[in-house]
Amino acid sequence: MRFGSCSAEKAHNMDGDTSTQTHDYMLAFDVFNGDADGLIARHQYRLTNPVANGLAMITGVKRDIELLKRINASAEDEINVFDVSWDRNADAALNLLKQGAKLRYFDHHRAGLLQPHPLLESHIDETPDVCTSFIVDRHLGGKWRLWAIAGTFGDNLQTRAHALADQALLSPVQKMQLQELGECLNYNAYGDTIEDLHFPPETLARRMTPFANPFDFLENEDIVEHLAAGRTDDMAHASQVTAEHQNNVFALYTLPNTSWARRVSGAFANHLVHAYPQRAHAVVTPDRLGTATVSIRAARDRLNGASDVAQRLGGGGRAAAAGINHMSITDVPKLAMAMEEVFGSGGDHTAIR
Ligand SMILES: [Mn+2]
Repeated sequence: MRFGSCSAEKAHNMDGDTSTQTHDYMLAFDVFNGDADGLIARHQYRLTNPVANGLAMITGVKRDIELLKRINASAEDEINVFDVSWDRNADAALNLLKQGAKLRYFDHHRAGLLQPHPLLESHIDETPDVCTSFIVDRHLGGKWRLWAIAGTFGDNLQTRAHALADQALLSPVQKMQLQELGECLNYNAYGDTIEDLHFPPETLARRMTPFANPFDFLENEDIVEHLAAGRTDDMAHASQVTAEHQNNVFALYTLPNTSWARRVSGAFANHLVHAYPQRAHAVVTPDRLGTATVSIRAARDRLNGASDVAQRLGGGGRAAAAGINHMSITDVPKLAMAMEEVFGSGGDHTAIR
């Protein structure tokens, strides 16, 4: 994939200094997760290191993680990566380095396969309360801190986000605005494909570009209002859906085959966990391939078993929250049985439909 000539563009060397020498053959790529953390990490980097034109963006829905394999680079190309796991991209990354491209990598996901390379500049920190927006903030000396706070809220690192906001002496209202910004950008990334999203992440990245201050973005762009309304709407749709199986132990919901369902299924599952803390939940959401994505949540009061259920049907995850991709719709009864067996046999089971 080539994106045209970038001869007029500034080249950046690997220690962050800029030079204006031109490379006829050089292309710049920004590769980033389409969620709040990916968008805001990249945005901060580009506020300090702007490019006039010729930048290619490689991004997608939140679950599109293997982004580096979409690039075909040549020597001297510059590739910046934000908020996607090294391990999930290691083969493609090594290929690009072999082709002579320079890789600058900011991330907080698993990087067990990471090896030093002369063309690789890595800023990877797997500490649990660190996200990529925070890593870039640290790298840039806190220059765009207000954006970093929104990104940290967006990645749901509440404690860190509140600490940064207090340190920046934000009022409670300002804090709430940045939290809303982060959470709305994050909500936008959920879906099966770009068609499910309110805004393609690349559009958001471009519309954020002029704004060094997120409060100016909020004042001049209606993106967050639009997303907040969309989220409320999606959740209202989901709350109309009745459980397909329900007893004291678990409830299983099958959402309709719609974009709103694919956007809101994870948030809906989390809502159920808090609304009914004593029971486990499964939310089945049809995908665009005719199969289904399943979100499994253990009862909040017990917090185990979710990954056991997922594994029985080819999925995986953590004890409290797990999932299955591409489950056959005809496996819903098997899923209900696994929920029953793993989460306990107590209670009278009623199949509502
Ligand atoms: Mn992240």
